[in-house]
Formats: sequence, structure tokens, C-alpha cells
Amino acid sequence: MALLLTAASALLSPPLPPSRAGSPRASATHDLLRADMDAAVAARGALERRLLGTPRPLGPPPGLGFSSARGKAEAAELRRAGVVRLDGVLTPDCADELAAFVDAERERAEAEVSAGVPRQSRFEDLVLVSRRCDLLLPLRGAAVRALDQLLGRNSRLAPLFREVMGERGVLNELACLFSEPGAAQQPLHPDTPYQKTPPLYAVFVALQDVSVDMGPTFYLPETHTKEAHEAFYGGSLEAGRRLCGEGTLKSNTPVNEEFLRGRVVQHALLKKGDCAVYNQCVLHCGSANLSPHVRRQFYISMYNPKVQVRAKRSMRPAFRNKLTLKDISAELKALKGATSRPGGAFELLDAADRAEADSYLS
Ligand SMILES: O=C(O)CCC(=O)C(=O)O
Repeated sequence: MALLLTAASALLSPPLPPSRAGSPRASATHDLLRADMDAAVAARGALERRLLGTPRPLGPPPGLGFSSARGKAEAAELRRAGVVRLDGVLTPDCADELAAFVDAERERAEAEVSAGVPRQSRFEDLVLVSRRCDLLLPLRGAAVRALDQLLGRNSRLAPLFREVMGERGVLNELACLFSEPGAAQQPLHPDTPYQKTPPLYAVFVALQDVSVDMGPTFYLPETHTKEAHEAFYGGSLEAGRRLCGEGTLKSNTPVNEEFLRGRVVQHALLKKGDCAVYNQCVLHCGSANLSPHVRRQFYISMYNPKVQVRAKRSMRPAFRNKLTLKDISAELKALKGATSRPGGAFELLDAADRAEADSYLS
């Protein structure tokens, strides 16, 4: 997920090169700077944690069940709160298959990077990198099966996306977050600056049951608004625009203690296959993983092509700006439950991704 507001990002100007590039000494310097930056970022996260009250579980809103017609109730809640929980968007079997798939892909991606594929083609930077990983996924196998359950014919998410941004919404991210034992709490952040028309929505899907000590995502509902962004950024939306997204990440802005003390905070104690859908302007963060377990969170996001979008994206280069919701629905329909077909949209994109990697390896 996008790299955003951090306390110590000023330490990293210009951005650090990929750690595997260059000499062992450059790599050691990179690792030292990264560790310093993470320590400062974690300190901000810890301060915010002390200011926030006890989290309440993010639950499906009352009255919202499988009977919800064509995503309307979910969309209404998403518009109101900036985040909505939907249970059972993946079957447990599909979530298990995907968990094994992402683990194998992570190893494969590390091997590819060691062999010369640019790190940014396989991994994205996260807020607080230490003990976290943001893996960009290929468009095949279990990833396609998961897309079918998330956005296929009888899904609940496709109607929700149609409601909030229409068929022309574009797939912006396809990735998996790993939070490992010992991962510290991230600072709160939106993924993109405030805009009147929401530019981006993300879906975080749990690939295992998430307990409190595994560091669930925290959401601050109703913070996708202009007023909340102004307060969070010390009275200035302009500061939010500068600090959020891909810009230089300087954060000498003080934490707005009063604002945080008064907020409701919800944690996403999702069961395997459940998800949280959020407007990416809403404030959120990964909390600390104090458990001995890895938390895997598969995710996709969609952007609204009618508005200007500013955020980094966790998606392999070959897939960027290529698939609208309409295209995805059509391809899933043509696949009829399979994960690839000759000449199909996903297969062609996957081939382009492989060709990109091969161009570095040959
Ligand atoms: O770890 C999580 O659940 C949230 C991660 C996140 O928001 C981010 O990395 O930007």
C-alpha cells in the first residue's frame, strides 16, 4: 500500500536506492538509514497509539446482510463512514489457496530481484518497512480465482464498486501485505489527499483469522472528510496534499493530539475471507503485530478515472491502467471459473509481466 506520511522521511532525501543494488557498503548504509527511519516512524505510531482510545471491532453495519440489493446499502455505509466490512468475500478454501500462493510468490519475487529484476517491479515501499512486506502479485492462478470471488458474477464487491465509481473504475492495485511478528504500529495516514469525489477505494482481505495481537488494521471512521483532513494536517489541506502520497515525505507536522484523543477507532478483526472496503482518504494504519504469526492481507484497489488520482500503487508495471471493472467482469465471465484462457485479457497481461522480467534476466 502506498508510502505516505512518516515522521522521519526527511532522512531519506533523495529516496534510498534498492538495497541490493551497488556495493555491500552501500547496502549496509541503506539498511542503517532504513532502520533509523523506521525507528522514528514507529515512534510516531506509538505516540498516536497512546492518544487513541480502546479500539472497537469493525463490524458489518446493522441491517447489512447478504440481502443488500446490488451494493446500495454497503455503498451508503462506505460513503458515510469511509469504511465498511463485508464478511465471507472469499471462501475459506480460496483464502487458504491464496495464502499458499502469496508465500510462494514472495519467494519467487525475492529470487527474481536477486537475479536482476528491479525491486520496484515486485515490491512496493510501505509505511514502516521493517517486518512488513508489500508484494506485487501476478495475474494468474490463485490471484485470478480470488478476483473471480471478489468481482465475479455473484460477488458483493462488483455491485458496490459499480455504485461508488461505475463500470469505468480502473484496477489500481493487486498485492499482498505481510505483517510479521514484531511489526510496529504504523503512523496513521490516508493513502491519498482529501478530494470531494473519492478517487480511490481499497479492499483489504484477511487470508487468516486476525486476532487483536496480530496487528489488525485500525480505521478512524468518518475521517475521509475535508474537516478531518484539515484537523489531521494541522489546519491545512495544502499540507495534506504535500505530505500525502508520493511527495517528499517530510513530517515535522506535530501530531494533533486533541483530534486523535476524540476519535472513534475501529480495528478490523476479520475472519479468513472477510474484508474491509475503505475510501482511501480515510485515516488508517496497520497496528503492531505482537503475535508469533504472520498476518497476510490480500488487497485490490480501484481508482475513479473521472478524478485526478495521486497515490503510489502496489501493482506490477505491466498491469497498470489496463483493466476497468467492465473488462474484469467480461474476462471473468469468459473464463467460466478457469484461471486462464488463450488470448484472454489476464493471460496477455501476465505474459507482458513475464516478458518485462525476462528483459532484465536475459
Ligand atoms: O497493515 C495494514 O493493515 C495496513 C497497511 C497500510 O495501511 C499501509 O501500509 O499503508
